[in-house]
Amino acid sequence: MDADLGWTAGAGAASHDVYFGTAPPGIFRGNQTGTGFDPGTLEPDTTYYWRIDELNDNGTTPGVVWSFTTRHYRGDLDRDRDVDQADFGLLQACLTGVSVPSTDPTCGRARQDADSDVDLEDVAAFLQCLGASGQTPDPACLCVP
Ligand SMILES: [Ca+2]
Ligand SMILES: [Ca+2]
Repeated sequence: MDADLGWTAGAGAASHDVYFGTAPPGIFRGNQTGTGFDPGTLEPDTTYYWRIDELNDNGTTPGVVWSFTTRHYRGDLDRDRDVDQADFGLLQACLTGVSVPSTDPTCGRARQDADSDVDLEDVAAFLQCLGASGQTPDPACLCVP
């Protein structure tokens, strides 16, 4: 996954300290005059934090911490970045049947399609992404968090 960060410079800012990482506020990545930052390749299913501090002759004005979460693999119920038999077991434990809404908060990722039940349609969608343990799923299995 690739993404670039951008921001609008604060009034009077001469340069920017960039913080970016997987824990707030992020790791210091350097001082720059530009208002864009390329963090490189991002991991799936990961929350990233970033903060921009504005610098000028009067000192440093810390920014607020922003965050975003990258897409996860549809069917990765245990959040270990594969879709394997362990995930299938969790999916089966979440089955509700046709048109029966899934209300278990731990079953959010078992709902593979747009409706709220966990039925054989969800199993069919899951099986499209099922692979071996530790195997990176097909990028087509990435979905919006
Ligand atoms: Ca998994
Ligand atoms: Ca469903």
